Amino acid sequence: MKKSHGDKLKPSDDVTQMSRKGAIARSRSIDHQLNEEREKREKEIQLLILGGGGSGKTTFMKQLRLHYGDKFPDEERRLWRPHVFQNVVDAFHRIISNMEVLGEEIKSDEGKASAQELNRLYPKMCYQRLLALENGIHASPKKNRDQLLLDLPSEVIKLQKDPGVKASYATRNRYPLRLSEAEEYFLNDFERICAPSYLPTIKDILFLRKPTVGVQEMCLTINSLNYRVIDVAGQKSQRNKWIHFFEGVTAVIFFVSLSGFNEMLEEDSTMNNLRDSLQTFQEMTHNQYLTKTDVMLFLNKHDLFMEKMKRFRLAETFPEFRGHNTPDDALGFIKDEFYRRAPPGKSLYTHVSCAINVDLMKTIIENVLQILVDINLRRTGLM
Ligand SMILES: Nc1nc2c(ncn2[C@@H]2O[C@H](COP(=O)(O)OP(=O)(O)OP(=O)(O)O)[C@@H](O)[C@H]2O)c(=O)[nH]1
Ligand SMILES: [Mg+2]
Repeated sequence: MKKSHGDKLKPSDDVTQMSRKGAIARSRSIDHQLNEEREKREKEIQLLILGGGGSGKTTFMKQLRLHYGDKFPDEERRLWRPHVFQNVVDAFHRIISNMEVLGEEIKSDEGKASAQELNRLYPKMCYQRLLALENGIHASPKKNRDQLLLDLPSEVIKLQKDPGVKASYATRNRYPLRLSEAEEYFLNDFERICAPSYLPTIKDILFLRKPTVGVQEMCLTINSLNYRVIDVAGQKSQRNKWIHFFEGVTAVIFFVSLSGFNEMLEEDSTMNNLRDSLQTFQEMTHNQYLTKTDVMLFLNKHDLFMEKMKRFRLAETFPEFRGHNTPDDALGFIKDEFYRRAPPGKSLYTHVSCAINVDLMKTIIENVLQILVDINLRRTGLM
């Protein structure tokens, strides 16, 4: 049949029709992509790790990598060298500060000159400096590379030989500024770290202290399930970023440093570490986005807690504790304090952990994965 004039397709109609078809195809493809994304997200288990600075979140991530990830190949371990050296430098800064407070002297001229050079060339790694350095990675890679400690500074080696420093370090229990666990650990193994061929071991990497800046994500596939694990920075100034990760998470792990019961926060010397944890836990569990989210409470640094309970009384910093000063009573009290801050009926799982212990963490992580699988089945309605 002959087409009427009005039905005739003009070139412009052709184009319109084609672009309409194109638009429909594009829209379908976007829908398809969105559906795939949604399905992927539904299959993905998201685990958010929260907790105060230094409570053990990143160490837990390292254990995940060790048991289910790439296990830190040699070339990766090499990259941890500068961070180990920074921990050693920080330890010497702390020793020198303590000596100054206690009125003790660096004996040799070489030692005195080294202390000055250390201050000038290799400043102590504070959080502000770390933030600036990490930001520098994006702005200028060269600047960052130059600031990395590729070798252990010779000043540290000279200081270590000074008789005054040696004597002071040998009686360091009196130090008003205590060395961190990582610093103690690396100084105990000083000779090994000084070797030019030094390659950090897994244990070194677990002990290392490098505060997280920003957010780190790790994706893992275990038993054909995809996991996205999100590790955030725990210092107070960084916690306002946590909320961006709340929506859609399968579960939260909340890390607590048990040994913090008589410590102040690194970033706020007026706030007790454990009290801060309790308060943060209360706020987090009451957050509107997490009302239905299961929470795993990790009472971490159990090894340090056990040691401390021999020397300190919990009631000194927590007068409301009326039990005997035994690890069991103290642990029971701390756990109850957390539980009573969560909303009634909240699903809570508790693990008492030591994040640097490889064997223990293997078992704990297996347990966590099982809990996550169960939560995921429940959430996707299969259980
Ligand atoms: N002795 C002992 N040390 C631990 C334990 N857990 C973590 N550490 C050490 O504590 C330090 C801090 O641990 P991180 O995992 O970096 O702490 P974090 O929670 O990630 O801290 P931010 O990144 O600042 O939020 C590191 O030097 C770890 O080796 C533990 O259970 N026992
Ligand atoms: Mg961290």
